[in-house]
Amino acid sequence: MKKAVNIAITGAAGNIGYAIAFRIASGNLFGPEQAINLHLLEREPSLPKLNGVVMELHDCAFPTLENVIATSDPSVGFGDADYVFLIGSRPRTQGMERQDLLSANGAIFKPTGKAISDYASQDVRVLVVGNPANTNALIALHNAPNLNPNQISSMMRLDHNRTISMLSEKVKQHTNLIKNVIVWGNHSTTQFPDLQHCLINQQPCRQLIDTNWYRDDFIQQVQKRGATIIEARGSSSAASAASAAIDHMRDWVCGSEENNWVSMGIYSNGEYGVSSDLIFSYPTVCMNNSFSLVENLTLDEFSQQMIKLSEQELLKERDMVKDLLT
Ligand code: NAX
Repeated sequence: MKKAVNIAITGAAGNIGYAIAFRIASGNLFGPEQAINLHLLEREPSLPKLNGVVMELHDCAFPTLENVIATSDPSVGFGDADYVFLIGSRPRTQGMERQDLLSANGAIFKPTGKAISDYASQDVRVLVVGNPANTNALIALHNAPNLNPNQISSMMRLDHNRTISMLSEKVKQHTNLIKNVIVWGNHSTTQFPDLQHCLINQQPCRQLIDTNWYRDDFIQQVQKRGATIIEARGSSSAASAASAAIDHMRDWVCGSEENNWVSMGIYSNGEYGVSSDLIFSYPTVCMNNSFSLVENLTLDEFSQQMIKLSEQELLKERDMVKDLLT
């Protein structure tokens, strides 16, 4: 067994936290040879519930699980963390405006960024899942002076996986045969699931699907998939979100599939004409604990317009939290 790594999860007693903790503890993230210490973080009032999660984790007797800490203290939870999943966030409640939601979460992600910077391992990798994920990630990054932008990303993998699965259903081909899907932009209804470069069983996807269906139907279905799931389940995606978070972190650390791309919310330096200093979803490939952006793709006018829309939304979000960006 390899020396244990420390994995911090915030919001660990919540829906996604409950789904992800067991999968990580059982070796789903880094395999059966990697020992795991879990650092589970929650708000103080949720600690009794979190203790129940800890008891269940122990009761699984996972061979890969070494230690579990349950805490509301960021210096303990993020202490020497090698990998961090920022899932805990303030949900939108009735009557709450987007500005209120952004401010409430900013109040969480500003101190969180600072605490990670102060206490986590120097080489930490941070994945932001809690919404609004892209802007939360930007706030955390701005408040984490010891981290470079390549150490923080936001989760777009659920949107990426949804795009693949919904396309697979339409074209009646297994998800394994679908490559080079991209979801650009924000994790919101302005996200742009782009099939322009997608291959299905090595054939260009565009030759296999109807453009009107793609533009007028498919894109909206992907954008609204989260709401459709809430309608059906009565609560938001949890197991699929946990699964996507594992996919994202595993690929980032262990490398993504050859000849395929993954969508990640990463720090923009102005690539593809997107404003810099945003956390924006781009196509990436991952290798050796790092990612690189897929460059020089040709984008048609439709794609450029869709990307602009999502960029505009992220610029507005950034403007609403400008006081939290140091
Ligand atoms: P839950 O409300 O079930 O759980 C959130 C948990 O976070 C709660 O237990 C709460 O006590 C805790 N928490 C809040 N503030 C905290 C803090 N400062 N430190 C530690 N814990 C804290 O929500 P859940 O369904 O688990 O969703 C979590 C977040 O993921 C939400 O913001 C949700 O919108 C977001 N999602 C993001 C997705 C993405 O693709 N980026 C998809 C799924 C999900 O909607």
